[in-house]
Amino acid sequence: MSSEQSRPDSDASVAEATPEVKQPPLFQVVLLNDDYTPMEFVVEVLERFFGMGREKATQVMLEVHTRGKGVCGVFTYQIAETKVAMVMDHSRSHQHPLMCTLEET
Ligand code: TYC
Repeated sequence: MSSEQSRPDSDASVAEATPEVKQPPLFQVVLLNDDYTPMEFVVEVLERFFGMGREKATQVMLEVHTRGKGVCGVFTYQIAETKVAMVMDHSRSHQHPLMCTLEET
């Protein structure tokens, strides 16, 4: 018997194999509004930690300001967690109450 005949998946009609590599879960880094953090500081945070240009950073800041929260970016857990910690450290070191959290997508 040839090996081709004996292999169960040698028939072109069988279902495709499931992917061997699963995608990791993703997390949104979410910025929350407050009444005290200056708008300019939030824009600078979005530029510094999320690589946004001034226009995009201003747009996201205004969305947070008007709707209560907004997404800064989507990352794997470790990167998202690190971004949250960096934003919180930076805000606290400037005595601002800015809040940043994670949400699984
Ligand atoms: N609401 C703040 C103000 O009026 C601005 C602000 C925007 C604060 C976004 C936090 O995540 C925030 N100064």
